[in-house]
Amino acid sequence: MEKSDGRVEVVGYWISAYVHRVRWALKLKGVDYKYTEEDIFNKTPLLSHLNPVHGKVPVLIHHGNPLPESAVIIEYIDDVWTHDPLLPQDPILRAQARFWAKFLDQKVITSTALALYSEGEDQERAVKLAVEYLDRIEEQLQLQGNIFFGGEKIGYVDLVMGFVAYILPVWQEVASVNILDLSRFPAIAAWTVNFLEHPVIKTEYLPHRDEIFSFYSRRRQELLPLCGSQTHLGKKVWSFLLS
Ligand SMILES: N[C@@H](CCC(=O)N[C@@H](CS)C(=O)NCC(=O)O)C(=O)O
Repeated sequence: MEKSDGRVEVVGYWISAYVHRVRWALKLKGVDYKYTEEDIFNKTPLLSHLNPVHGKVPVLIHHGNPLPESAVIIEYIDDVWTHDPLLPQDPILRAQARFWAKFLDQKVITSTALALYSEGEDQERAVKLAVEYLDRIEEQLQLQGNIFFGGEKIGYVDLVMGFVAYILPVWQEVASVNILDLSRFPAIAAWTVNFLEHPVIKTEYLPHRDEIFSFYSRRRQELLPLCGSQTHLGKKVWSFLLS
């Protein structure tokens, strides 16, 4: 187990699920690291220096090298600390894990976020899509018949899917929608319990449900006018989602 020597640092934001997945990966590997909070609504010049392309968190810094993009970071962590692998070793299973991680990031997160930041017909459309995308995840979990996507242990896809366990249920409440219907998604429901009960996830920092609720209630008010399907941003997001 690597002890803290200042060589590993995560720059993050307290409520970001992208940040949490990186912190979980490091904790699963037993890697100590320094955590630095960045206010993404009032960014320091440090963040543009570390992630000049997107200016987003998380950024992992290892031996002074900054690395952005949570999925890329988790793969890097798995390459550097090779014990307790997060990705499967078999090339086809590795490729499939990458496929599902990308599907979660591009389709499931985008459609559920649209359901949060929209209303009326747009919201109905987003909910319908989100449910259809989650059907695919449900099928996979049922097909694989394991506790986690990664088998008996939490793996790469589980970390990427983490937001489904603790943020999506709160988004539903904030937006008054029902996406995670437990009778439709029994395998996702079981996965959620197993995920949140895992000793590493259970003991890692997660914001309280009330904090998540008030943060996203505020964000919903701010973003509702921007995300409608006829707005500039809305058109871009919808075309990305449907591509
Ligand atoms: N694709 C990125 C997404 C990261 C992301 O969206 N981070 C948000 C916080 S949840 C952020 O830094 N937002 C600041 C901004 O967009 O300016 C990843 O997987 O790391």
